[in-house]
Amino acid sequence: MGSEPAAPARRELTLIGAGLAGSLLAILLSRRGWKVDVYERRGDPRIKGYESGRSINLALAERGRHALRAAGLEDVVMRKAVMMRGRMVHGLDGSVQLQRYGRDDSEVIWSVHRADLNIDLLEAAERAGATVHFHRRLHTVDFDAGYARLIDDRDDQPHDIRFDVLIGSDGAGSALRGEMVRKAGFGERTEFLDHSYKELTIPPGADGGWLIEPHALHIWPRGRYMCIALPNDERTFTVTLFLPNHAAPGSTDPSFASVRSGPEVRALFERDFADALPLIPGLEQDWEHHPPGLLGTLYLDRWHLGGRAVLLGDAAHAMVPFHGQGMNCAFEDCVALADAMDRQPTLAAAFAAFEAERRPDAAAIQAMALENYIEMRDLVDDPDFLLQRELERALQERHPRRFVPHYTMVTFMRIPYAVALERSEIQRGILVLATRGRRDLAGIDWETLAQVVEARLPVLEGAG
Ligand code: FAD
Ligand code: 8RB
Repeated sequence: MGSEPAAPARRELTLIGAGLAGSLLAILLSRRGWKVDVYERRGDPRIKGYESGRSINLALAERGRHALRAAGLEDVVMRKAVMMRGRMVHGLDGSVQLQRYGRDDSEVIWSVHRADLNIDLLEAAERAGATVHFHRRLHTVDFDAGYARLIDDRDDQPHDIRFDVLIGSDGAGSALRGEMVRKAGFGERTEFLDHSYKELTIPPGADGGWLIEPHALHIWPRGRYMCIALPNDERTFTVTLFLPNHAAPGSTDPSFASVRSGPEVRALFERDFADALPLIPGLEQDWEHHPPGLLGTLYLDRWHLGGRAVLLGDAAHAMVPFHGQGMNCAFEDCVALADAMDRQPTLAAAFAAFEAERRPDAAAIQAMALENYIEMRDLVDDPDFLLQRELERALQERHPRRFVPHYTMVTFMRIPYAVALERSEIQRGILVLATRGRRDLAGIDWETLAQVVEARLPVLEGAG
């Protein structure tokens, strides 16, 4: 590891990646007086069409909104966001049922357009004084000498820069992480899920409006696999189908190995997603032209190299998508890192404090995201599960400061994810035990439950 330069002498930071975390962090740090340079592999999204031009949307929740608020961008982003009140569960028979996420419209999530959001963040970063260098892909780093090599992928030309400090916001495939791991190990491991995903589109209807209920996150739960759809403000929906890569031995379940051609995907939709089929005119083309996306969880033992380099967002802790928290967590990281840099006397101390604070929380949301796949694909139409949800609501009403539903703690609050996980596990134990063998809440012993809740769940600050 290189020597630690004294903090006051250097106020220059080099960020790698101008995606969601990099551009937000550039705003926060520029405002604090740092000279920030951001190097981004891709071209400027304001000039050329952004990526494939398809609209990809993300669910924004309270943690992400809070970070946008800190950057002064909440209003701009929320103006284009589409409210999602709950899960719209689509049964095999075409029935639909809305399961609310919260108690009322103050507890909802918001669908935002990734490209628009990234552009809003980039513009604010430049206004705050940051310089964004496009077409600069990090290739290699000499941490001791303080040199990095970047490549312009248009002509393969190298560009070498000097740096004091590198901050890695270059996403799940982070090149900076690769260089840090090459130098120092870090115990990197990725656990791939045996499932992948494919994106499809529902266009606007003939009248230019949404073809299905816009104010919901749609789920077609099918046991070992599922489809979801999120609304876009231009009246389309982005549909994501999650399927196993291979069927379990002896099973006739669909998988990416068995569903390959246009006719095969049509047959799958006719059988399992019949109400969605007529809404997706480009089904076969979308299927054949886009490869399935991989899903996995990335674990690292360390996130920083002294005061020389630090990772955040997907570069540090990529997760599976099933809690819709990847961006929300990455944004929360940005605020935590900027705060640690305010508080600590050196960057080495700030990076260490950031890592100590956030690594347990990242591990917690990674675990909860894996669990939520089972809930979404298999449990949302299960009577035992629905009874547990009903009891969860009833206990929240009786003990609003102690018994806070799992989804609420993750999505509508900013308590550490690790605290949410710990309390959720206690609560689940109570819910499972109290509903075992029951078909409804009649006959529940509320007195005993109240004693258990008071004994096992201390008052949660900010709840109620
Ligand atoms: P990114 O946003 O991926 O940014 C990384 C940036 O670094 C990119 O601009 C990339 O071009 C650049 N880069 C990469 N390599 C280099 C290099 N070598 N040199 C220079 N630049 C480089 N999260 C949610 O909270 N809610 C959701 O609903 C949700 N939906 C999602 C849907 C999809 C289809 C996907 C793929 C993800 C979704 N996520 C969601 C997760 C979310 O997108 C990520 O967690 C979030 O973008 C992480 O931010 P980041 O800045 O760490 O990485
Ligand atoms: N990455 C989401 C939730 C939780 C919904 C619930 C789930 C697609 C890739 Cl799968 C998923 C959620 O519990 O009812 N909130 O937000 C977003 C989700 O998927 C996004 C669109 C996604 N993320 C690679 C694909």
